Amino acid sequence: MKKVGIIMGSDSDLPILRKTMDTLHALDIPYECHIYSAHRTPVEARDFALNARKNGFGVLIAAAGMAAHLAGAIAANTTLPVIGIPCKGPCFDGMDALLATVMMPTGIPVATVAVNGGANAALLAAQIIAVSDEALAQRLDAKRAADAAKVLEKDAALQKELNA
Ligand code: RP5
Repeated sequence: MKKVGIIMGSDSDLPILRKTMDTLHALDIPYECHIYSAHRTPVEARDFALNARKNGFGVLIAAAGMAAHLAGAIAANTTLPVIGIPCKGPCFDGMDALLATVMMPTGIPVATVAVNGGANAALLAAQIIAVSDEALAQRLDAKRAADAAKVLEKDAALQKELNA
C-alpha cells in the first residue's frame, strides 16, 4: 500500500496531527510524519515533495497555522494529491490559515479540510488510497457503519430520557 506523508509546519501543530496519525493507524495505513516549514525549512519541504512519489507516498497531508503556505508549497512540487489542514493560531480563530490554505491559484490544487481537521484529513487520504484498494474500502465502510451506530445509540438514549 502507498504511504501517507504527513508534514507539519511546527511541532506546535502536533496535537492536531496526532488525530491524523491515530486515524491512519486505526485503518492500518502506513505513514511518515515530519516537521518541515514552508518558511523556516523551505529546502527540506521542497525536497520532500519532489521525492515523495518515488519514495512510495500516495497522498500528502500538510498542516500549518498563521500564514499557512505549507500545503501550497508542497503541492507546487508534486502531482500527488495534497490535503491541507489549516491550524488555528493565536489570532483570527484560524481564518488566516483557512484562507491561506484553501485559496490556491488554478493549476495547483489543495484539498482543504476544516480548521484543525486532523481526523478528516486522514479519512480523505484513506478514501483516495481506497480507490484502488478494496480491503481498505471495506475498512472505511465498517468505520462509517460503526460511527453511525454510535449516533443511533445516543439517539435511542435521548428518546428514552425525553419519553420517560
Ligand atoms: C506555522 O506557524 C506553523 O505551522 C504553526 O502553526 C505556526 C506557529 O509556529 P510556532 O511559532 O509555534 O513554531 O508555520
